[in-house]
Amino acid sequence: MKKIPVTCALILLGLNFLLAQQFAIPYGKTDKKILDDFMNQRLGMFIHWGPVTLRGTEIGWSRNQEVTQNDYDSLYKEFNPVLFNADEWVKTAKGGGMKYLTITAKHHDGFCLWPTAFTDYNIMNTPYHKDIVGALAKACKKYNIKFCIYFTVLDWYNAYYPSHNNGNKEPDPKADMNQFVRFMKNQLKELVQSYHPYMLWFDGNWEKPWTLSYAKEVYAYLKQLDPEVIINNRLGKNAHDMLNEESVGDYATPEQKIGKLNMSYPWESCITLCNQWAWKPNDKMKSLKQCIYTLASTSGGNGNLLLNIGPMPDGRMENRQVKRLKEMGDWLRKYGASIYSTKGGPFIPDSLSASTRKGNKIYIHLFQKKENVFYLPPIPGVKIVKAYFLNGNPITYGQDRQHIALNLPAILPDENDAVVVLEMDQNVERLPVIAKSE
Ligand code: H79
Repeated sequence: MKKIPVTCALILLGLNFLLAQQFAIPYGKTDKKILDDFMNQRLGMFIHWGPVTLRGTEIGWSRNQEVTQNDYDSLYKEFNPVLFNADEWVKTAKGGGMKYLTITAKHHDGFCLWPTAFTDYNIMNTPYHKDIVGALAKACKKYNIKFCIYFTVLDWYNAYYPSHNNGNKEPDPKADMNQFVRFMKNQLKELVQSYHPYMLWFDGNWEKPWTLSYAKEVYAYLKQLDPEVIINNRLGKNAHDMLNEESVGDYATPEQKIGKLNMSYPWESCITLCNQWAWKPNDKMKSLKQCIYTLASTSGGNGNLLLNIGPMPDGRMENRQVKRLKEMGDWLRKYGASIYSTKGGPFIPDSLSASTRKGNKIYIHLFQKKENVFYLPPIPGVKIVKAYFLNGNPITYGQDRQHIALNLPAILPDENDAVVVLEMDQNVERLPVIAKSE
């Protein structure tokens, strides 16, 4: 038999390794360790902001709808958020238990919150005249919060983009997607090289002019600029909640809903604290219970929560919203062990409870008490050795082949989410998921 030269064998081995790596994560190229670290953070702050807040209507979508296109596109001339204080926003995020922050550097309306060299439609041409994205990047670094950037792939303002407002059916004959993608890549290079975002949150991938081929081109371009940058799945043409071989991106992004339990790929639900993404006066705000339920249920499904705040046109976040986040932070300071760095499951979450797990502990999040005994299905081959409320009293329990039974006190120790710790006789992080309705 002929001998293969050693160098040849090494090259083949290397190729095999590369191929194996690619197939291990077909949809993205970001290191698993980086994504695991991202998923350990569990809670981030989304911020939707721009000149449109002067009208109090929805960012992007109200252009050429509630606000005429002309009016919308002139708002930047009045945008002067003199009370904006990046440190305050980041401290609010931190106090709310948030570990990362994502700012809309550019939404569908095309306005840029940083001093881009590639369009005049940016913050330097407002009376405010200061770099918002830069100030937030700096403050995040100061307070040890991961800094992330939202950037949509569509741009109703840019002449190269084929559609100039929501509802434009006929592509503009003067449009040129290749030129547009060049412009987009230039802007992304600016953002990546100036602010070193931890993650890029794309949007707008459903638009017709945006193709899978552009998606792959931009993904590869970004990875070459920074191999570590995390990228959501809204470059590819697949559904937001999905991550599969056809996706381009690292994690799935269910919007305005809690994602389903999924142990096989990373995901993050983006959900607004009020109804609108951008600030609206007297917008309806979620209760503390709803917020905690949403967080515990996403964690229980093995996902992250990116909770959105819309700051006001003067640069402040609303007091009532800041207060709500502080309340969430207070809850997390008590119960954070049951959220951060946990895995979802093993029980499938529902309206009454969710479960998370770490090492040999299962955390049962009880959102309400229906009966005196709370039943769970048994976990084959695994036994409870101790049960107690997190930072609280022990609880009595029973376990047999049919079920686990937890005897609840007259009043649960936390009206929003009382967390029961079940210490098990072995590590439970890799147990298969168990449906509760048995
Ligand atoms: O940035 C936020 C949204 O503006 C953006 N994604 C999140 C993160 C988004 N773009 N498109 N969509 C969400 C889905 C489109 C929803 C719409 Fe509507 C239904 C657009 C018009 C009708 C929601 C309701 C927005 C305006 C009215």
